[in-house]
Amino acid sequence: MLDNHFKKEEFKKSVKENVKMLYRKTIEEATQEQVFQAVSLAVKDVIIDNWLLTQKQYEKDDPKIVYYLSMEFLMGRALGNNLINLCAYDEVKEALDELGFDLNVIEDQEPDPALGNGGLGRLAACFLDSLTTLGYCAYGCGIRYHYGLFKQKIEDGYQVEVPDNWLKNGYPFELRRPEYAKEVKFGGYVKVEYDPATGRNHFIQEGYQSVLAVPYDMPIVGYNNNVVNTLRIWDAEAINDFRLDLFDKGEYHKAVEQENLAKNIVEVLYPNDNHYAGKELRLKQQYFFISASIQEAIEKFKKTHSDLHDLPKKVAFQLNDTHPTMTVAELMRILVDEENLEWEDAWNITTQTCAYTNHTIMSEALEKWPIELFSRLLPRIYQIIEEINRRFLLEIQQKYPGNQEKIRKMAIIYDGQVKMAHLAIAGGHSVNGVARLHTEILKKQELKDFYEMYPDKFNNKTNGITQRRFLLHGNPLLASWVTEHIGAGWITDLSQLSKLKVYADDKKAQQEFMNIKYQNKVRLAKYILEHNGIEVNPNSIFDVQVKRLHEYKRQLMNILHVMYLYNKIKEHPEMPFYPRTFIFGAKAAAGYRRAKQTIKLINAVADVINNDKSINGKIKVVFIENYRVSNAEMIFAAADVSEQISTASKEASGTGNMKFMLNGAPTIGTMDGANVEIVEEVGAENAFIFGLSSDEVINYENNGGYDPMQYFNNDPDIRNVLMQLINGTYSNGDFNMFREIYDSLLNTNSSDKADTYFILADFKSYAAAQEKVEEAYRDEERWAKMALLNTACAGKFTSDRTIQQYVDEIWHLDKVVIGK
Ligand code: 26W
Repeated sequence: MLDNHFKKEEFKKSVKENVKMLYRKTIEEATQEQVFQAVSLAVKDVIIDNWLLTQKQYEKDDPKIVYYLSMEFLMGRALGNNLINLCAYDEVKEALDELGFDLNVIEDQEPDPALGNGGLGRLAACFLDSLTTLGYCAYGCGIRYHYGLFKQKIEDGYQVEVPDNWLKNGYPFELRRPEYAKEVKFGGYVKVEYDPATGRNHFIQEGYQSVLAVPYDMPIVGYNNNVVNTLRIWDAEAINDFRLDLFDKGEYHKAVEQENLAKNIVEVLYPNDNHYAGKELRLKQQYFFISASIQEAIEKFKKTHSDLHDLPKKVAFQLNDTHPTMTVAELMRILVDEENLEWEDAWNITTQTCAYTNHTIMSEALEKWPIELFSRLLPRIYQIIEEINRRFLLEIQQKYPGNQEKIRKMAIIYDGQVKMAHLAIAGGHSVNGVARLHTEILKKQELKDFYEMYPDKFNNKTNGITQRRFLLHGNPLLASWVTEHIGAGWITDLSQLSKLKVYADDKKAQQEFMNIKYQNKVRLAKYILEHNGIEVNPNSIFDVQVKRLHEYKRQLMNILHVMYLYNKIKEHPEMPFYPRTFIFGAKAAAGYRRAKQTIKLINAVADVINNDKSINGKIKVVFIENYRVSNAEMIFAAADVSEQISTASKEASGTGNMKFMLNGAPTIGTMDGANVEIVEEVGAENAFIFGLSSDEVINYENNGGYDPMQYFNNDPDIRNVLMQLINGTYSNGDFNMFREIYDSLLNTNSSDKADTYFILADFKSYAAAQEKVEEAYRDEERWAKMALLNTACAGKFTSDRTIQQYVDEIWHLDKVVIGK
């Protein structure tokens, strides 16, 4: 193994040099931001050596490569994580101390690269960490959005979106690679030319506009193994800034258009999570990064291989949801149009190379592009999809002769739309869900027909998270405690956490464990005071729900339950009540009305309850502004209770649930997504499960829904809470502020279904589970044991395990060792 440990004195010297070189200042004169840049540069220097070594090793070994294709990579800050994975965190902290700087403050200077929305984007980031730590050759391929996910400000209780200009000061961990630029073509028409020599038609795109895709590489540092992989994100530039030839021909307009296309395409990440909007620019983004990535992958393959039939032996393309499904058609285009392969050959290569991961069953998330838009923007790609569809329908007809129903349900092009999920399934060899229950629902419900036709393609890969970021970096106190008890093996083999089980009944261990939790709560309380101006009691139960705001995730049920508890305390001031702090963090998609109203409701309830002296601070409600990867790490570490309360069947997996568990917070939740497997690992007695099962929910849905009115009529507690939405209790007398939320639950004046997410149906069993939480928490020993066991049983949920399963069952990659 190479020695990449930092020599403290050398490192200090290099930081000082960098400050001088970059800013012509001495270190004493430098700002924290300038020191951040200087430190990052010094760290990048070390990383680049390993990056080059890794490249050399790959050239020597020629391992199979996986390209993880994703519209989103929610990386979070790099500096701290890189230091952790270089095993240099403590040394650098010390070095900076001696220079008079605090590493934590320096880390806080880094913008939080938010090139993703939520679960899907963060999963991609965890996967890159695991792929690299396990020593596999992998590229992340994505888009270099100039603006990441918006920053959230709360004004008067409402969410306000502020642009995230993360590149403003320059990002030290990226490297522009103009030598790998690719041309990507849009629009125009397809000319067909017959070549008598080969007897084949040639398809030539003409009259198009094009942009130059220029890659920026970010290093992905493996843990303590000298491996450095690459996240390659594509920026767009005008092909030759201004097309003078067009200008001369009087086509001024066209020249400007080409310039604008480049400007617009990578401007901003779409802030929708789980909701398809059908925007033309989004389709452009998809083809833009896929065309560039696939061109690059094929070019690289051809440098060392002569026969494209070997592609599946050397290359795997993993499609992160349907957003990169264009891969199937673009690969066909390159193989057939540019490499002159026969269609059947090209199709075999494509299907053996591509694989698709499904991340949601929410029907509003399905990507279905209008033919008109698709064929206008991507005329050749559309022709190829037509041909794929034609052959696919023949296959269906062969299997189910005369069955028009199958064609209607399974066709790739139907009803004037291109259905991306159908293309992804037909065009690959693997379809996977992200938790056992989710995969079963795909097989039995959403993708039933496809499962029936291709049972062997379907498989499960339960999600995971990286313990390097979410324990070692995010919770240093607990990480050290774990290492003291079971050694450091867990950092790369999380199953070793099970060795902690022997401490579950050990009084001293319990006390230490809860003491660490307390210190982390103090750290979060300080953050909340600084950012929200709210004082919270670290001795209260920290009950946390942090995730994107979506109706199916039911933040609304959580806050309605808070309103219910508050009513109870007001009615019975003497009743025993253990103080609780309800903590929320969530961004709502900018155009999602009901989600934004829910944020307002949470803040309105917080306002009333936090200022009611009569309840002696028994309840506090906090909405943490701008929830993102960097503050998430601190929040997970401080949580006592993990809220995972989605309507059963709707949350494909969840990954926040795993981060809480790892940090010793028991789950209150439904039997949904990966919660099922969490309970299986930790035992039902160490979680608080409630609510309808996924089968029950699906049953109701298949039979026309249910009637929330019966709960309203029969349950005075529920009725009370709902009435408070429309009687001004939380809106200074404004009866209309929360009327839409009220209507969504009871449907008093519309023909829409009411309470689509079964909030009233689950409300009382949720309240009962919450009572059990309080009861358990009062018993200090019992709680400490539960919390400790949650950490001890979290081994399964590392993304290292998930990635190894992808490698064994889908990608079949070769392991690489540096310096062998
Ligand atoms: C086209 C708009 C759009 C944008 C994003 C549709 C769908 C998405 C994502 C697939 C939504 C998403 O992030 N899904 C989440 O994926 C996580 C990782 O697998 C799961 O843990 C979450 O349960 C799932 O909601």
